[in-house]
Amino acid sequence: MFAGCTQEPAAEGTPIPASGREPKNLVERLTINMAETDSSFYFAEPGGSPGGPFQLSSGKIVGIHFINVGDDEHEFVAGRGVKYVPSASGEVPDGYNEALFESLPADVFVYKPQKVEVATEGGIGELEAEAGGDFWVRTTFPDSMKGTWEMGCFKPGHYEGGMKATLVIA
Ligand SMILES: [Cu+2]
Repeated sequence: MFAGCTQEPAAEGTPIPASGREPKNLVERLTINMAETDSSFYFAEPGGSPGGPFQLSSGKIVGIHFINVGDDEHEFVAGRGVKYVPSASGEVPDGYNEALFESLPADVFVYKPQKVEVATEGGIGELEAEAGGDFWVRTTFPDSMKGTWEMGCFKPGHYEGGMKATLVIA
């Protein structure tokens, strides 16, 4: 289950890009930028295409480093089957019917806490970062979770504006 936010001293050895700090014991890493353009919102690996697909291995300690390189606030939610809820402007997307982290232990590492908000309902829930904020999610996906998942940002208009990506657990 949710293990809470953890502050760790800076990693020793080779400097790491971005904040220069990362969770310990990672075997595999993925960096994902969250941002917007004048007409769209997106997740993308640095230098990569918006929307992925992003791939991570099962059975290894993996770390996903989310960096909000945009100006808007963005969030990370992962799952399958987009859930739609009624709103004043009709049905709008709001999370997933099957949440990836609902029953999966994961640690969230935040090195600049004032820019990040962590919801702890239903596993790690949604993770929000303001402009310039970044956070890491560290977990190990079991083989039973292999397959195609999706990540999305459900800030108003963002998912509809393209802020979703395919996450493949291989
Ligand atoms: Cu967003």
